[in-house]
Amino acid sequence: MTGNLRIDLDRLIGRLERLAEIGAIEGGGVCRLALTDEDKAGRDLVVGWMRALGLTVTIDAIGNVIATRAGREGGPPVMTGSHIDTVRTGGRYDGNLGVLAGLEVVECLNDAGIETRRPIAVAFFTNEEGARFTPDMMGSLAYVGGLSLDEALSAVGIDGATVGDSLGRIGYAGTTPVGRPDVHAFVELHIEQGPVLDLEGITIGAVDSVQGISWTEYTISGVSNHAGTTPMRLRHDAGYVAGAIARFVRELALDMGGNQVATVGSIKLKPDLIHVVPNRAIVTVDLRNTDEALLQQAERRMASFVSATARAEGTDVASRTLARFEPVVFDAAMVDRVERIARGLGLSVRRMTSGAGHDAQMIQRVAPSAMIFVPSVAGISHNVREHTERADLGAGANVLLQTMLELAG
Ligand code: HGY
Ligand code: MN
Ligand code: MN
Repeated sequence: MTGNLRIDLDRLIGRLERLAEIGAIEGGGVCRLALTDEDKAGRDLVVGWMRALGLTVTIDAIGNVIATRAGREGGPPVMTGSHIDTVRTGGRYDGNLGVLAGLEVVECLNDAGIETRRPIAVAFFTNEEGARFTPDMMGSLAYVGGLSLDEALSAVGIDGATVGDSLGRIGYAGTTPVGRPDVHAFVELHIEQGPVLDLEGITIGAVDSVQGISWTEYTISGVSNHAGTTPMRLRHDAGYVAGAIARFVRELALDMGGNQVATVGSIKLKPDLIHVVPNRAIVTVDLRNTDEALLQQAERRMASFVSATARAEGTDVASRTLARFEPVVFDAAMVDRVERIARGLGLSVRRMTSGAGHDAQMIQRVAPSAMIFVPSVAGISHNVREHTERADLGAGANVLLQTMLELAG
């Protein structure tokens, strides 16, 4: 009987559209940076929906929200969820789809009067994006005990605020301790954010792994000077070193080939004036690879290039690791389950790795986890043009529904 249960796609899309109104930006995207007023408004809306669905809502000390539906038996819940914080130029599906599809699963079970054996939980984790505060996946990392509460609360954002102050300011500093995960199994529905499924015309990704992530911030200190009067040989130009780093990461990724990717996403120059040689540059580098040894090789080559270039320019450099996660492999039986259920629903499916980081990679540390991907049109994400077709949203949510039903018994 439950095998024929299907989600209500209009209801799911209605919630996605309603949530996307919060922090809406030009072009149909969303900006809800973690722990801002927009994030609070999004949290309040989703918590309201959780309570209206009869879920018991707990908020932990880092602001993770976990809403639980009782089962016939107690014990750890079958959990789904993701995040509702976004990057500054976010789309409406990244993270939000996983949380709202979880609520749709609950509403389906409520409508059908189904009581599962195990409890079911729907979660959203604090600061998955890492756009304002680093590291990314901060909330789920703290949830599984991979980051102490103190470390998380003391993280300083790109705007100078701390996580602790911001969490208190928006009223989401909960009482439930972090580091005591309570999960039977975890499944996260998420858009692929890359081009693979869309290019291959495949509806479902059964995600078996997540690539490694390395985020580094370099602070280069030189000498500010007059752009017109200073001979080139006397310059100590932090801006030049920053530009050299941006070029090097592209050359490094192309030279390494394979799955290596490298990005300079932010360069801040001081004093940031047309006619002053910059004396300060803050540069971020995002390196990723599916292979840990190759990722370490990329890090070593990056570090030696930066120190040699800074030295040659007579500048100083300091580096800070903002995030560092090794590649993660999801539980094989869970991945099999996602693949089997997708096929059982008559959907095309393929196994694949995730290029982006996700909360599921943290929960895999404590419970068997897996992810369900749906296509991103043209592979666009972290961009207001992020889009997933209606039928694919429904397909992913139905795979989630059936996977949760099977796990919850
Ligand atoms: O960085 C990531 O992959 C994710 O969007 N936080
Ligand atoms: Mn995401
Ligand atoms: Mn993202």
